[in-house]
Amino acid sequence: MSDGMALKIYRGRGSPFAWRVMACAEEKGVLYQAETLDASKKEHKAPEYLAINPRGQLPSLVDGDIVVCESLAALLYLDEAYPEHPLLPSERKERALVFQRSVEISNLQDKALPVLHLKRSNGDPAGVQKAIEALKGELKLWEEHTKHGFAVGSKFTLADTAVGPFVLSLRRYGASLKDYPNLAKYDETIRARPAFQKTVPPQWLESPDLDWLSDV
Ligand SMILES: N[C@@H](CCC(=O)N[C@@H](CS)C(=O)NCC(=O)O)C(=O)O
Repeated sequence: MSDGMALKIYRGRGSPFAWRVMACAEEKGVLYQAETLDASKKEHKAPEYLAINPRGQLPSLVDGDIVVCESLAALLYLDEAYPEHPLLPSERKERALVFQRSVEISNLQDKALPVLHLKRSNGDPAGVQKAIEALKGELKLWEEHTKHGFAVGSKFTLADTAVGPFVLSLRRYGASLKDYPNLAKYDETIRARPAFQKTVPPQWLESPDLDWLSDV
């Protein structure tokens, strides 16, 4: 954990949660220093890091003497502390939806994780199928949410920094998205943004994509 630039973002090597925060800083043009911790070496459970984030989770944002744990809190902090290039819309109704979508995306992970766990452990086929159906139901909701191009409407907002990494994770885990054209287009739009390209989790670049979500 080196010194240097005031703003530091601690990330894991494969973490979509940390990707949110780094992509947000990049989108806003905020300079930061990335500190990459290797979870396989338990670097996120080392005393120096636990002093920053007592849960030993990644990411954490450290801005001088301000520490922000929790990725969504870090996104809101960045947009408020660095008001140039705001990512929250000024209109209240739209802002409300940005807050909603940013939180709502946790449902996608909640529905995807059981499929991944069951596939990884060769779970019973009926259980796998039930988990896949639940994930498909969730994807249908996001297919509707992204119909105007972004997570909220037709412009990039803070919600896309929260949602994007989790939608991009679907293809990483083998989902074709062929039955979800809006979501597939959304994936391509977000994937093409320099802020996201520049901050892809290093593990994704080093290892091949997986096929656990190939049935969705
Ligand atoms: N709610 C947290 C979740 C962060 C999280 O689960 N990070 C994972 C890495 S993807 C982690 O640090 N896991 C290690 C652990 O929980 O011990 C956030 O949004 O920042």
